[in-house]
Amino acid sequence: MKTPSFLDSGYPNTPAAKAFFHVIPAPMETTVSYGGGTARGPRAILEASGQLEDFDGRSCPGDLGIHTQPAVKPAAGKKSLEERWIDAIQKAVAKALRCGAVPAVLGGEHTVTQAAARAFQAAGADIGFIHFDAHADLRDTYEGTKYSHACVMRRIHELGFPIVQLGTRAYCQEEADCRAANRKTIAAYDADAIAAGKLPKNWIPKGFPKQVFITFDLDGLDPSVMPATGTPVPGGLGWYDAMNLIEAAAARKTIVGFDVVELAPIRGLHHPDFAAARLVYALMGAAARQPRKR
Ligand SMILES: [Mn+2]
Repeated sequence: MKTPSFLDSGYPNTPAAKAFFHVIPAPMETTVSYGGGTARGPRAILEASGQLEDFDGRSCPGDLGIHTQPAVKPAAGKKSLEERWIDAIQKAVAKALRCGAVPAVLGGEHTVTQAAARAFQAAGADIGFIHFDAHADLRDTYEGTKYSHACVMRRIHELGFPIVQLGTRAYCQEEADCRAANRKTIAAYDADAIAAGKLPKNWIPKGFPKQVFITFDLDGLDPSVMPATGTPVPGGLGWYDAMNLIEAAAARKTIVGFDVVELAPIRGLHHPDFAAARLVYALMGAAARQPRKR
């Protein structure tokens, strides 16, 4: 069966040049360390998206036009498989940016965000990353590679982008040290602090770029909401915690792109796939309702 485009039940695939959103299926799975299956994530999200309502409770974000690009495949060549994946995803995101669209990357492992960061950097964008995740992803290397999903925010920080981390609850000393050494450019609000109501009103630091990319690793959500990830950790964000944080970010910053990564579908259990699709549409809604120049 042909993979549908995002929400094609309500919005048949809009031509690339006319769409406000470019959905980019990025089924990269090369460095997964625990449970596998994230290569099947993008397709499961696209299939589940057919069950979404066009109206998200406030508006119809799809009215702005959604173009779903063909699923990314790693480029040919002599580079490592990880580099070839990153090159290909970067190209797809660059295409979205050339069209003046908001890229919505569907993972795939979290490494895909590194490709998006490179595309924004190549386009000269001044952006910050808002990072939902159970993990800090700030290791220098993991299991022998710098391209691991566990290193992706370290790589993005090295590119010069500031980061706010939300919902973190599993990280190592090296990552805590990395945060401590970079307090000006890495802000972090762990899941326990958020659960205790200790998130300050100004959780986006002063001086953070006006434009933001939201990278949403689905394991940031509690496993009761989102069991279908390779590395579930108890004590995560509730659905409305996440919604409120996204809306709060949208109220203060312009969302210029986002990704939803690490869905590892469980056969016979479709609520996580639908939750991921609904999250994608919620992020589209947050971006769609912002004032914008086109
Ligand atoms: Mn992650």
